[in-house]
Amino acid sequence: PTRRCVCPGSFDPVTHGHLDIIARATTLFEEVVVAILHNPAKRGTFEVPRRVAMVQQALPQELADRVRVESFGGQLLVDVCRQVDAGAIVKGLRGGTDFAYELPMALMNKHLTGVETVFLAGDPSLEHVSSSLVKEVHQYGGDVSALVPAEVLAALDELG
Ligand code: COD
Repeated sequence: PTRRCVCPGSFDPVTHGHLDIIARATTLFEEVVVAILHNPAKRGTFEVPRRVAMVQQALPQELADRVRVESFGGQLLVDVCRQVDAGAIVKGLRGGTDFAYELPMALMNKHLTGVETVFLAGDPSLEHVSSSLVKEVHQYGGDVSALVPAEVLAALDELG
């Protein structure tokens, strides 16, 4: 059995959808590594150190000693899991389309190293929340204040 899991993603930027999954992962595993993976070929919206800082700032104080946030670039998720000695990946599912995208990755990761993927049913009240939609809606003046932590809202405002 494993004590540690990885919650992977781009977190560009972190939303309440991500934070819900991270908090629930701490009820299943003693330690959670939030792995911010970035594709070196893609710039993204926020610089990676900023993404790390925003997750750290948004984590509830009582989880801070069991959740660590780290960034990784240009490597396989299974290698990240090996590096941090985690035996499981935790992902949230937002309905059937997420599942169709996630299942082949879960099977491939299992094939590569045997690492298991645990899927948590996403909170239905956050089913419409993704980093990309939040950015788009905010850019055109829509109110996303209930969907992201305060520091992310401030960072989005800075983007203009
Ligand atoms: N409700 C529930 N869960 C949510 C919500 C929500 N509203 N929003 C986000 N999540 C969860 C989901 O579990 C999601 O998977 C995760 O948060 C991360 O979301 P994003 O958008 O930040 O991240 P993605 O989907 O861009 O991340 C993709 C990875 C980086 C995990 C993936 O590309 C990867 O593993 N890359 C590494 C290279 C690799 O190993 N490739 C081969 C894979 S087989």
